[in-house]
Amino acid sequence: MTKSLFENVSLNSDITLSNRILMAPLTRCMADDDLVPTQQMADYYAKRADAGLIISEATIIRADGQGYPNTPGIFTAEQIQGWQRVTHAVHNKGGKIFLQLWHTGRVAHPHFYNGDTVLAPSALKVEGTVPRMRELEYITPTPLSVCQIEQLVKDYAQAASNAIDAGFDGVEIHGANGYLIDQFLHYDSNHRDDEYGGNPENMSRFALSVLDAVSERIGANRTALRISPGAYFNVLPDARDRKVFDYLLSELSDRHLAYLHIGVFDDSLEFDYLDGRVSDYVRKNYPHTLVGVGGFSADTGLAAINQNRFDLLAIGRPFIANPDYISKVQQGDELVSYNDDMLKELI
Ligand code: FNR
Ligand code: 8K6
Repeated sequence: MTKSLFENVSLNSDITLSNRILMAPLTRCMADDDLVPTQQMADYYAKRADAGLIISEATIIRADGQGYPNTPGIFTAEQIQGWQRVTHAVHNKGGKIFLQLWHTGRVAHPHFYNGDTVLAPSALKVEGTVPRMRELEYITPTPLSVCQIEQLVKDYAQAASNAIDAGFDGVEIHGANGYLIDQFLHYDSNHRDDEYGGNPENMSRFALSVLDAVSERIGANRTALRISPGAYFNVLPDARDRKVFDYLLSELSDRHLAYLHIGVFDDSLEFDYLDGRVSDYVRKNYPHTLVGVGGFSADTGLAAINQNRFDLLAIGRPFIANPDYISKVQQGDELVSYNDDMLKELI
């Protein structure tokens, strides 16, 4: 049967979406200096409440996870209250919203948290400088001890619980785009020789431990995950990564997540070691609800859904440019094109 973008989709017994379009997580760097979401952010999200599901901008689980200015947090009482403003505004307009849980790992910078170390799987630094703050060069991280890894798992679970207290409908764990969880999943950033490195099972252990701890705390129905099997940002590809993701996906297949979301900027990119597009690789190896993303319009996304390439469509940049993206698509109105200058303010 032909699928439509504008029909209800049930993710599980707890969550039904009013359409198949998700607002992709989009970092906007607009929280206040205590990393508390503002009223302006609440207005911005509320304008997009007619998405089937909003995924919030990536939100740090603790201070040393910060790698960009003014990215929101979910670890202080003020931050939880700030997010309550956002979730109320979205719910008042009939929307649903998940929080994206984030730690940047080696992409963090001590400048943001008055620290002196950056924590990551291995002492392998990312080349370059913080975007738009070119004076801040990335530093060589300190490898996490097993004890510190166990603490991080607890901190993710606590952050998920804080998100539920803040009124979110669920959380998406950011396991993509070369940040902390993804750093464990790629050979370029993980040279460990303990139980968190060296082979697919060990390299997947941190991601699965976080996932299991979060699911246990707030329920698997309210827990989602974003992953980047194709390395394209903050990590370099390595053909050996394929086996890591083969293993991870087989493990994920037995867990009942709300959905699995691909982390990619452009889904037409092909990776030799995945035999093509990331979405096609994940579809072959994961049997449950899959969210596609990366360079789609509503039309091309719907075509992909009807080719059974994925089930739900996440839209990023067009949602920045068009707060009324959903109604414009529904009515066939022309969309405003995105450009990077639009990142300077929330509309
Ligand atoms: C992003 N993206 C992103 N991804 C993520 O997982 N967490 C985030 O916080 C962000 N932040 C972010 C900010 C900005 C300004 C851009 C442009 C992108 C990636 C985003 O979710 C999406 O995958 C890409 O934008 C590709 O989708 P579109 O834009 O082609 O629909
Ligand atoms: C005002 C400061 C802005 C800082 C921007 C941080 C945005 C982080 C979001 C990352 C977006 C992903 C871009 C991926 C590009 C890869 C191209 C191959």
